[in-house]
Amino acid sequence: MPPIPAVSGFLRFLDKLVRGPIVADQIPNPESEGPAGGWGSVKSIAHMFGDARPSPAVLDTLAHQNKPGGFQCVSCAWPKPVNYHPFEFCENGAKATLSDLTSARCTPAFWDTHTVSDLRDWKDYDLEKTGRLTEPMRYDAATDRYVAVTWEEAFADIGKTLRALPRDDVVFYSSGHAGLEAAYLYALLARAYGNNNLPQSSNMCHETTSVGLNKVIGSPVGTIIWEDLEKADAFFFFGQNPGSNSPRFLHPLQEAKKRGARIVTFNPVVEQGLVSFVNPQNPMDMLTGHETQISDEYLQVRAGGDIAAILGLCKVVVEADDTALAHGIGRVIDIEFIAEHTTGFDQFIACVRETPWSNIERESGLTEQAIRRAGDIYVGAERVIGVYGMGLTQHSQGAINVGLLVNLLLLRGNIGREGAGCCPVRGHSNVQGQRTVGIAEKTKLIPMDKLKQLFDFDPPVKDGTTIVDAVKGLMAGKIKAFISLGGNLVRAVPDQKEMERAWATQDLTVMVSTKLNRSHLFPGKQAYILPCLSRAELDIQATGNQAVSVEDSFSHISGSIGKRRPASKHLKSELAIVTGIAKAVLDPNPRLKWDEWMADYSLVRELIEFTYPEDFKDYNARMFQPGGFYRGNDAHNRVWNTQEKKAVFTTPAQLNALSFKDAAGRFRLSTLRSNDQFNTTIYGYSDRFRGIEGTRDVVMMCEEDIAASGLHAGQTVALVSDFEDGVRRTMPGLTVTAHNLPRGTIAAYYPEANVLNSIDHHDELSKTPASKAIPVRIEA
Ligand SMILES: Nc1nc2c(c(=O)[nH]1)N[C@H]1C(S)=C(S)[C@@H](COP(=O)(O)OP(=O)(O)OC[C@H]3O[C@@H](n4cnc5c(=O)[nH]c(N)nc54)[C@H](O)[C@@H]3O)O[C@H]1N2
Ligand SMILES: Nc1nc2c(c(=O)[nH]1)N[C@H]1C(S)=C(S)[C@@H](COP(=O)(O)OP(=O)(O)OC[C@H]3O[C@@H](n4cnc5c(=O)[nH]c(N)nc54)[C@H](O)[C@@H]3O)O[C@H]1N2
Ligand SMILES: [Mo]
Repeated sequence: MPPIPAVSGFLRFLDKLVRGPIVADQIPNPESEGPAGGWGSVKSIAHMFGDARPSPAVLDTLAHQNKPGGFQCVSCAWPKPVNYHPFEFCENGAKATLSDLTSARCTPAFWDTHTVSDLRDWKDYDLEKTGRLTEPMRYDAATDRYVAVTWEEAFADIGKTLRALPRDDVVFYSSGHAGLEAAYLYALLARAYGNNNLPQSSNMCHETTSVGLNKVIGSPVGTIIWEDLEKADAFFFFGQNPGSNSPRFLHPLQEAKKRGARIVTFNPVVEQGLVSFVNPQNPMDMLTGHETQISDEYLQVRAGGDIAAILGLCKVVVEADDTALAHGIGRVIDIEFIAEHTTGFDQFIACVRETPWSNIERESGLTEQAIRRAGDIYVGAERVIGVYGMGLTQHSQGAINVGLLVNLLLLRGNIGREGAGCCPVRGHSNVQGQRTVGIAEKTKLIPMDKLKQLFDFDPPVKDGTTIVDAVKGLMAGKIKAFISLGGNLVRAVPDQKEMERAWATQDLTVMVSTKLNRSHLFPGKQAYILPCLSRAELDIQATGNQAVSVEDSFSHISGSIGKRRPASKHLKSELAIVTGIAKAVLDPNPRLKWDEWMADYSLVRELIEFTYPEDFKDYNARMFQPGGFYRGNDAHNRVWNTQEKKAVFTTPAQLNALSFKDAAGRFRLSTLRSNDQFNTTIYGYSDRFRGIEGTRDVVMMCEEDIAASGLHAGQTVALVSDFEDGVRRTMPGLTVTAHNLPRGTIAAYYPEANVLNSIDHHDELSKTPASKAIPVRIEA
């Protein structure tokens, strides 16, 4: 840990930024494509201070972020270590907090000068900048504006409409923001109402993990814990970008490098955070500009080429094992582990042996030599962690991608032992936890008997809808109402243009939100925006300020207490809003004690503990222990809850993760996040790690592809999707921008590029939209 004076020094420095004129220019100018972190990171936070102009007390909030007794960051789901850092927040966590605590307000008066139709021309960034929503609003079609309503009117009206609708026609969507308590009650509301239509943002994200990882190791979540990070000899990264999306991960990686661990990355894009890092919270690093090199080997795999790449790595392992056998030395493959714990090994090894290097090279876009170098690191490491993100999950064969990574780990017994395991990095701060406490469309995941016992009603037995099916239902006119607990679904899903049309045909749209977003601009016949508290804010109920809790990527549950004054006196907590809707929609049931639960959230935690006793033992007592409490994971202990009761080797049917073939003029479009956004929330136009400034309307291509397509950098082009389904999807106005990418792989920003994807283009097994390789053509 850096010495404490450094903390106050850093905070004083930020303090100057808040109080004084913004001095961002006095910060040493970061090289745009320099190491992740460093002065660039501080400068980026400083800009956010300038933009959001929060009250100076926000510094106190940042100082307590992600610590016991403080509040848990609303940004990503990266875990909080027991021995926390003096600043347990990162650039993007700070931005998320500042953006929530902005002084800007989107009050009812905003609508005096704007209509909904006008705002459809606004960028996501400009909608976000209008600030925090302050009052419940109802859409008024006559004037095409939202107008203020009372909470009582809103709840009564929503209740009336929902009561009249067929139960299957209503969807209860959730983004991963809301805490465990609100999530549990939200799921209860849907089931008491009469359906399991509880899709979540993870249906667009790590559902591939929930379904695919579960299929092969019997765990829908990652198997490692913090201590494993400290013991691993090597980390293999596949399609996860910690520099932007989970920057606090860079701290343990920096530590790992210091003790000699190796890092290997497979990613079509050279992401700065995986190249080098200057710790912005370490004064010595900052003063000396000391960089930590992150990746020892960086393999720019083609988008969708990971199956081939991992098969190549497995080939290296098998060859090394053959050599060891021939020389009568210790085996490279952990054959005892495989015999005892796995199934499908022989078939997979046959596939590895039969697949020639030439096919692997062609499909991965990597050379045999490069894969061999990476494979040697894998073989040479005693304990390996496999890390992955959207680069594996968001493909037509995303679940096979995950299966292949698990194969690689299984070969050397790298799951369920210290310093080794499988590490999917989750997105939203409580996305994993919401699933844990009942937000799930799949009935087999829910202890329905417990719900019946607790609340004396018959929970619906039919599976609910995934996001893909909900969107298709919407487009077909079957879905009549959407309740959204957070999120911006219209912007987050494929076929965005069609989605905008379909969304507005609903009888009812209800959005529980903190900020204005594009989904609000396609109101249903009856439409409400219900503004809620942010997690950093005081949540005063009848028994006092309420704590909430969240689950991180390592299955640890931590309490969170807000301390800031709410952005408006009219705001309600997410839990209170769920309760308000529930009371208006459901018939009275003495077992559904909505008022009591709202008055004291610890009672909800008792319900959660009763429903999931193994996961939440002594919940109320343990939620503030440093690092959170671990709800356990069977695969971590080599207990495999798969159908076969073993870990399963996956034999791929094809070498890429795509549902389409290569064709002349067809590119694989990967949709990327910049460092200056959180999903559909755009904080700014500086993607400094990729050196793209001032615009998001770009298509990134390698110079060879630009030349071979007869284009030149700076030219304006359109992308056109190439699905052969007869639908024309276009994205015009993009500037051709040279970027270091493999040939045939191009990139543009999410969410804008969602106009190009098809709702039918998704992971076969889990229905996660395939956002990382969309077939497109370029039109000059
Ligand atoms: N600042 C910030 N933090 C965030 C978010 C945010 O938007 N902004 N979003 C949050 C959410 S909800 C999530 S799910 C996570 C997402 O975090 P990540 O899982 O990191 O997701 P992405 O940034 O979409 O993509 C990850 C990487 O995959 C690479 N990639 C693309 N195609 C392929 C491929 O075919 N193979 C391989 N190997 N790599 C590929 C991309 O170049 C990119 O570097 O982050 C969370 N944290
Ligand atoms: N092409 C493409 N599409 C993608 C992806 C991709 O990589 N490429 N990524 C996918 C992924 S991983 C995900 S997770 C989804 C994201 O999909 P969503 O989760 O639906 O979208 P967000 O942008 O996270 O939601 C932002 C909105 O949530 C509201 N909000 C913010 N904080 C809070 C809060 O504390 N409480 C409540 N109630 N509301 C709040 C604000 O009004 C804000 O406008 O998008 C998916 N779509
Ligand atoms: Mo996500």
